[in-house]
Amino acid sequence: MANDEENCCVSRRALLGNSTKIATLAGLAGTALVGAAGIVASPAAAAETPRNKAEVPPGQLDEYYGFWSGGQSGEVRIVGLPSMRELMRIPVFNRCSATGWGLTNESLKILSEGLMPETQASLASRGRKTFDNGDTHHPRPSYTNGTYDGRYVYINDKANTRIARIRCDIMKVDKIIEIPNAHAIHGLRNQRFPKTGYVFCNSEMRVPMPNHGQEMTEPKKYGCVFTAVDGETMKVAWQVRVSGNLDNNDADYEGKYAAATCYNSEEGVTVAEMTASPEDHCVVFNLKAIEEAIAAGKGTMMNGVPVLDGRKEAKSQFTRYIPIPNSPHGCNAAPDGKHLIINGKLSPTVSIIEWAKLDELFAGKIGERDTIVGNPEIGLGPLHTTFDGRGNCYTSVFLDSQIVKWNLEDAIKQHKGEKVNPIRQKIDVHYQVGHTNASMGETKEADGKWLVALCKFSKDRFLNVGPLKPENDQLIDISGDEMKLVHDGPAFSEPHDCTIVHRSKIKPLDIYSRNDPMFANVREMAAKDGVNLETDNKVIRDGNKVRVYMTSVAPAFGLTDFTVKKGDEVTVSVTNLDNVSDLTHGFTVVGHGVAMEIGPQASASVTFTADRAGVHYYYCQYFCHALHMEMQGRMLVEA
Ligand code: CUK
Ligand code: CUA
Repeated sequence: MANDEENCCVSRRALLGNSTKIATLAGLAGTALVGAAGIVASPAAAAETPRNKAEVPPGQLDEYYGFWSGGQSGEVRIVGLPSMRELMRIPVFNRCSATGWGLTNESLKILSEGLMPETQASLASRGRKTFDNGDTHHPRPSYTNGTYDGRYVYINDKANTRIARIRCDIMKVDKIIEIPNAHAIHGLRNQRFPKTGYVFCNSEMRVPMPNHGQEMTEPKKYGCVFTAVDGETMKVAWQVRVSGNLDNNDADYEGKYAAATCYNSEEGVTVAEMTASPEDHCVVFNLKAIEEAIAAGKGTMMNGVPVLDGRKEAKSQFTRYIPIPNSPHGCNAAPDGKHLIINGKLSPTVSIIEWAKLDELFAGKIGERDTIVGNPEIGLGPLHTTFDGRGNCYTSVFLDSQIVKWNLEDAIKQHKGEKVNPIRQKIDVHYQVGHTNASMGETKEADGKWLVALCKFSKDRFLNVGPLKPENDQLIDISGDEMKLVHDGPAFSEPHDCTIVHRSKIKPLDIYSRNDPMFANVREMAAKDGVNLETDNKVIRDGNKVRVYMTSVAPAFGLTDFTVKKGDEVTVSVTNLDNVSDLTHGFTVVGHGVAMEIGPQASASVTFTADRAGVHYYYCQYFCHALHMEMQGRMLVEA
């Protein structure tokens, strides 16, 4: 695993090691000669012996990919486990200086084309194509047959009511859509069986439907929808209107049901109103009944989406409302495939729902409360629960600042009246934990090795960095009978949730395919201009539009300069011809706010107005070669 040398590509170690020498001997044509000079394979670094189970010394790799939400940073991060090192950041809803996300033509297309027409118009009136903020909460990898299949990770944006899809082969976003008729997407969860399938999205806030200025002062008339997006096409398949609001959600292991928590069944708009009732609910969705109604054309079209009425008073076959004590939060399907855990938040308990009982509930044979088979008291402020695959549950309790380990079967026995204590252990965390997640814990392959506690407050745990403090992500070893805290570290705003995926499930590429759809727009543009991206370095003028095509091979761009006129709209496309792992180039134009990443074998493009006469250098901002500093050229802008 440690040796990533491939026959097809030169490793960066070999390249950097040889190129200085070769460049000195042969001038600047360094890389062209590396192949001819022979590739020196890097010796595998000698593996050190780890000092503890969580240490991953040089020469070894982490066992798990952790997909971390970046919260209000709008991004997703990849964290290695058990080292807890941040391995990469994936820009999603944010504007990224390093990669040009939110600036390049490729990313702007993804960020803008899935927005609703009224949103596009609103942005255009402000001279914008997209938002550049987001609020990510729930990174959800795609499933096949109840376990991760390594295709995609989906993520919500609460701030601007969007969801995004990350391709796991290149770890970049390829689709973003805005969810119509909803307001702030919070809970997000994928269909597990037979596959993803649906991505279920919860609208958290209730708003007038449609929301165009009518009935604004009558909150009781506001609406809330549960949305199923087709995870393949990234189109909304259907929506169900519900009573109350929607917080978190989950799906079963059979493809029959989805469920969501509701903390505002009161349908209020102030804290006092929202917490007035001693009970809220978990709403369960009957997928078969919904699909049949949609197929029969029973949905009402709203903004191009068929919407079914699943409100309480509609008494439909689409939903049932299971009463849960005041303001539940987390919604977590156990890997046994049989149980769903609803976390109390304002109640010290969790409620255990048995999926199989939903068949009887929808058949009218039992009542809502009869679906609850356990109600153990966990601690103050239970928020989220995860699982070890050995029958134990781990619930984060916010107010007590603890992870509580408890046994599912014992909790069910206790509910039946047996004298058993389901609580196994409580461990302190530092402080006020939100989400908690165990390795593979959201799959039928939950392996019970590691658990992460995402603490909302670090308080005095780290050096004081000013009034804004980091969060604190703690790693707990759950492989034995006792939980053991082994590591913690700061995290920037604000990882709500993470998902921990065994590395065997994910197979990222080292080098782009030249056919990658990510830069199909550049290929189309070049085809129209009769340009061969792999060989041509050309400037094409089309009125006051100028298209500049250049290649890049370390350490040089294919064009040492190009000339445009002041006021031209300039599109620069760069194609990175290096076929070498880790050999990314960049393209930055000084004084123009232009910078982008070009991965090995990728093309990327950016459009800007050259409105400043003079000499403006462009340079490569990714360190790529011993002569990386010299990788530059001049844009001459004529007055
Ligand atoms: S939520 Cu933040 S602690 Cu958005 Cu999943 Cu529970
Ligand atoms: Cu190319 Cu630095």
